[in-house]
Amino acid sequence: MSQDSHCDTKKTCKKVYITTPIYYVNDIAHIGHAYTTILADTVARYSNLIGLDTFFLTGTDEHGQKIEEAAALRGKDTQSYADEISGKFSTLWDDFDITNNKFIRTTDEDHILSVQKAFSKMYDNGDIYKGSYKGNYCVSCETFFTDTQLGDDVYCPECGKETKVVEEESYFFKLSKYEKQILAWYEEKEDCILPRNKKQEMISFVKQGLNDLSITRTSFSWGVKLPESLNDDKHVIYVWLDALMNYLSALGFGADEKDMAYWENSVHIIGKDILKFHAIYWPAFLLSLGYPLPKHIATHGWWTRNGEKMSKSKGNVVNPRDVADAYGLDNFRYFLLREVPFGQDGDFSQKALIGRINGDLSNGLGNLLNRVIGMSQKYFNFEISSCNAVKYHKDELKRSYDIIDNLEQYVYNMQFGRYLEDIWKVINIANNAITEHEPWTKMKENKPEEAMATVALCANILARVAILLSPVMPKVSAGIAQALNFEISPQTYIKHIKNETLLDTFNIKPTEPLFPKVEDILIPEKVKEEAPLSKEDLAGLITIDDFFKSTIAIGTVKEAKAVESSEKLLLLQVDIGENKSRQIVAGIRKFYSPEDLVNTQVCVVSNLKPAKIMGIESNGMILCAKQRKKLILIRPDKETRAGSKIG
Ligand code: ME8
Repeated sequence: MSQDSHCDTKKTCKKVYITTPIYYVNDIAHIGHAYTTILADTVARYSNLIGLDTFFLTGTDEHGQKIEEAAALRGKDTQSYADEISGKFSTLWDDFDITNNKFIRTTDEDHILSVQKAFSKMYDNGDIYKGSYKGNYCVSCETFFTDTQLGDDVYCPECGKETKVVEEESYFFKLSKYEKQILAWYEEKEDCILPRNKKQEMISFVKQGLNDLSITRTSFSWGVKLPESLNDDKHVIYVWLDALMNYLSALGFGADEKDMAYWENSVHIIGKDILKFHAIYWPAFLLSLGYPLPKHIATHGWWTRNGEKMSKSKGNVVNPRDVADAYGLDNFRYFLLREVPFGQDGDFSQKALIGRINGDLSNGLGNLLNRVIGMSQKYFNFEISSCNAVKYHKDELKRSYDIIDNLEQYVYNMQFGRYLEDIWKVINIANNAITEHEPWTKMKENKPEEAMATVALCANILARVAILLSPVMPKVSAGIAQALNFEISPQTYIKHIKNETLLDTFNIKPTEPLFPKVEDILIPEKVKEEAPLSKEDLAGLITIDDFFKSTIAIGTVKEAKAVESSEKLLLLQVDIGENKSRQIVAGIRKFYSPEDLVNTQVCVVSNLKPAKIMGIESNGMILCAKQRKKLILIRPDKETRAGSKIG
């Protein structure tokens, strides 16, 4: 994107499409989600300011096993649960004045139709075929891992949670077919992935060779069904195909395509955890659909807490609403963008936040504003003219423009830290001019023209700063503009930033203090009451009542046989006393043969909801100890009556 992209009417404007990831509805938003959204909002606001025709999209990702499980855990119907959490995201963004043009949900009817149309198109052009898949699946990441990726372990290399072996019929996408085209794209488009150093990781990954991608699931049903033409309703579409398609369906893919022109200049802002999906899978899907690839995939780092990843089980989650309420939304936005260089991880500390507010904002910018208001009142009854600013302050004006002219590149490289750092250099030019030229001395020496010139220089610098800061701190910037009696708009951007026009004679208006210092009000690090607790949160912290929700009993295995077509599963009929039995599918075939089990005793969780495993109903679970990848049955140490409760 270049600086000459301004235009007079929306119709002829260059278009830009800014997106955030769509957030899972298995939990409410935390500071990491707020960071991505605020970054994207800043780019969108900036794009609007410089006159680009901007489409900004955010939304929620609502399908998949993870969401189904989260709803079940809370005893809620999946759709109502998704509605509730999606609503919380949407309300939070409204309360945060996020300027998205659309909030998409993957459960929206038109999105579902788009996904099905995309699937049909890929199928018709020969990029999808049917096969079967066996692998280690991480429900949390909705991703398969090979044995090599797991090593001698069962835990997900991405999130550390336990993977499950899943074996099922699946449709596959020919990812391998697009290897060369993806590598060529990385090479041709230098800044397709930002920061640029992130690209190397993707190149290495693709060069290792891409396996075809399993893009349907049969083990759960909460997802988009296959297109009717395939007449195969066992399958739902893989959440990542469903989710990534949001970027096109929001523009009308497969329907009216009415906003598709925005696609030509698309910027995806994402966290580093989901780069692979955006920089490998998504381009391959787009190539298959015949669409141009994204302009930029901008990848930010993680916010941590005292060096650790935030998670509710650790009790170190920072709720963005609490921070904004305690310290002010604009201050919070400034801190997020200023504190950490784009692409790097950052530790969220309230001490650092307070330091930025009291230092950069209050002492730096706030002080300049107060001095301009104070001197204009004291010496000039609030009426200032810029007519002598150039005469006395040519050098300061030139230095400030040299910095300002260079700022736009930082925005589209997401380097807001440097963008803000440079704005503060401009603020310092003004603050230093006051110290150096001492308008109060000039007044004493009866040189009001010179004193007025210095105040006008500072007011003009403040005006430019307010315009340039408005995408980051919209409310505070509007307050500065109001004090200087002008409005921030694409027109004033052109006038004062592009054309370098000075303010005319103007009346300064005193304002309420815009940058009060903040006390050390540390907000509690806690899980808000409204936050639904996840399974992981509860791990290790259950009550005795929670424990007794499971009925665990001694069972005697009456029959055992292998499940055909599975190397891991056995089908057991287990007597659990009182003339009751349970059919259980257990993944222990590698460690026990059916003969080892018949007429032996095991421990059974007997009140689990029925589940289908490889299409066979399972009504319980057998308890095992896990030693690395090995499973060892837990059994009573002497024969015990079937049905005896454990606890
Ligand atoms: O991955 N620090 O959704 P998600 C910084 N639905 N950013 C963070 C963060 C942290 N600690 N935690 C989360 C998904 N994020 C998929 C995306 S897109 C087609 C589908 C941010 O709810 C970061 O941007 O897990 C990350 O990529 C996003 O939240 C993922 O949110």
